[in-house]
Amino acid sequence: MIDISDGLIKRLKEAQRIAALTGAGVSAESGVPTFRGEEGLWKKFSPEELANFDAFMKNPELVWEWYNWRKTLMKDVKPNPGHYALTQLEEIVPDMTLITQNVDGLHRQSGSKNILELHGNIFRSYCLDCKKEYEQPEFKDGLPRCVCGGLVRPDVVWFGESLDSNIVDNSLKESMKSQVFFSIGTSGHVQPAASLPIIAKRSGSYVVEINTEPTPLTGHMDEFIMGKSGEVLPRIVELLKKD
Ligand code: BV8
Ligand code: ZN
Repeated sequence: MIDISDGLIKRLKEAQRIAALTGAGVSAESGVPTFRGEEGLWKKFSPEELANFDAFMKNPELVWEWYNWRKTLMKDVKPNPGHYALTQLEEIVPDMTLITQNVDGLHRQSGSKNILELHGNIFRSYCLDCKKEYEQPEFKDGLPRCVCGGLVRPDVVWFGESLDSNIVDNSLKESMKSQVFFSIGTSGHVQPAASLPIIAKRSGSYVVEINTEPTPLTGHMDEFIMGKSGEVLPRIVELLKKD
């Protein structure tokens, strides 16, 4: 049985505002491979090698091949109990902000509303030249072209690219104002996302990490719950619903 502290449930019952940072681990039980897990997203390449603008300009076909492979894979996957538990948490707690590094759109699919997509969304693309947005870009000779002739790219934040400043500002604000902050299914490698739990902690939030293994963030947390998010989160919601 997953052991959830009474202290955490008490804090959640009293909390007005909570925030959660999610990473690829939350989608793992939906069958979406994580980035740095042993199965890796694509053995031959590291995400850092493919998810960057230079790699794209040097070999757009290869980078699009990677994203198309991930898109087809993600088309069939469904949210898992962890996603649904976060959606229920949003219904129970007066104010909840879901800050995700994931680009798979599964939090929206499970019904969560107040979502900040730090790293964009793989199902959105846009033209490098005129910024026109595309859901399904037209591929010609292996590459998606805009009506203006420009090259179309996935609407995700690549390494070395800055995140949307409004999204970053809102993420910071909500992290600092939260009474309870969850860091769920993230290896805590990627900045600036990985700083949010630390900033929340420094602002007085009770910070809880849920992961199948310790991470560089674990030492900074008030509580570390070892386990799968698809099992731990439903258990937290179940205890929260108990009067
Ligand atoms: C920026 C979108 C600057 C694309 C992604 C040092 C050297 C070089 C660069 C840097 C550096 N220090 C900081 C940087 C910058 C860099 C960075 O952080 N690099 C790291 C790797 C060192 N950051 C950036 O470049 C960012 N931009 O800093 O801009 C700037 C500033 C101003 C002006 C101009 C520029 C942009 C970062 C965004 C990169 N884009 N993705 C795409 O997805 O294709 S990041 C990518 O990694 C994904 O978004 C992913 O979400 C994210 C983080 O990975 P995780 O989600 O944590 O996934 P991971 O596989 O790592 O871990 C999974 C975890 O789940 C594990 O802990 C596992 O144990 C756990 N788990 C598994 N199963 C479960 C589970 N937990 C619970 N339950 C389970 N069932
Ligand atoms: Zn265009």
